[in-house]
Amino acid sequence: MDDTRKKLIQILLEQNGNFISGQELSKQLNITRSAIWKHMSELKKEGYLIEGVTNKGYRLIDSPNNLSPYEIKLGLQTKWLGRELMFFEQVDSTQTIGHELAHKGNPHGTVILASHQSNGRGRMKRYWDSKAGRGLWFSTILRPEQLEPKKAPQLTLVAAVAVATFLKELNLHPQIKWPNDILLDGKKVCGILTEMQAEQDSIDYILLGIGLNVSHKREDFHVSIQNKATSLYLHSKIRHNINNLFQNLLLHLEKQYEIYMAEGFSVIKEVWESFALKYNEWVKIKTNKTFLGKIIGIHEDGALIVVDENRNEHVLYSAEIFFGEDV
Ligand code: BT5
Repeated sequence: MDDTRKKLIQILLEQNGNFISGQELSKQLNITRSAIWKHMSELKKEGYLIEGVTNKGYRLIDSPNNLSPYEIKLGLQTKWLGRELMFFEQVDSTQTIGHELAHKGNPHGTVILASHQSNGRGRMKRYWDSKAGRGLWFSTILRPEQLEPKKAPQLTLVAAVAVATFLKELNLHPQIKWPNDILLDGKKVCGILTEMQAEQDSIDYILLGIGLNVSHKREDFHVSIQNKATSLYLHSKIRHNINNLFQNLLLHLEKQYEIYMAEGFSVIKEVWESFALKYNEWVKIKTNKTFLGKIIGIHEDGALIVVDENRNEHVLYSAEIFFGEDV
């Protein structure tokens, strides 16, 4: 989109639905009124709903529900998270771009957001279905000072708490499946991938990747996950403004990160446990072997504590949990 048009949207958005005269617009943009009219026609073609009334001017009634870095930046209330925002229509994975930028020295709080990922990834090289315009696919560069590398997995749980509290504010009832799945009614709506670059005793950076399904219909998901994935729209039939969602999600992430840094993991752990799925129920747990176990808690370092059928306790740093249809 050309720069004048971006500026025009920005000015219209700043009016909060009120009119602004063509004369004022041409003054602020330093272009003729007929040029303004042409830009307005182009914006309408892009899906912006703009009303033009003689003697009053123009006002923005609705925006297309597309990711727009300009709209995001305009209403962003975070202090540091996403203040440096890189937006791409299409990437292979925001994690790949994130690693490149982090290596080049991009600062703490940089966010890389994409409308479409052609090669979105989950843990252990699993794929992440990232259909264009359907979700929030983003990675955040974090450079936590004085965090020991062994504590980095806790950040996955910090992010899970942020997403869960954010969804709760939308009147939903999210549950967290250790370590990184956020579920609505037993279906996965969000996944979190934490990757780290560290020396023995210091973290260079952490790349926190989050994928949140927003507006998928069932058939938008790959057939292999249609029964186990959901989106905010599919779950609640509400069409959220995707840019507002993103602003709020970043705000929650920043807040939980700051709580974690200031107060430590115990506060996060408590909230995490309040959202935890299948506590004290028998589930199938897969590590290097598969066994039945009950989840009884989270260890101080973020690991999962389970007991098996012989009442032996296990502290697991990496595991898969299966229940319901998966068992
Ligand atoms: C995750 O992995 O859940 C982490 C997903 C992280 C995605 C974000 S998007 C932005 C950033 N850039 C990336 O390239 N990645 C991050 P895991 O726990 O391994 O779960 C992967 C499994 O979830 C797959 O094997 C599928 O079964 C399922 N899955 C794939 N896409 C899904 C989707 N969109 N919604 C729900 N489930 C999905």
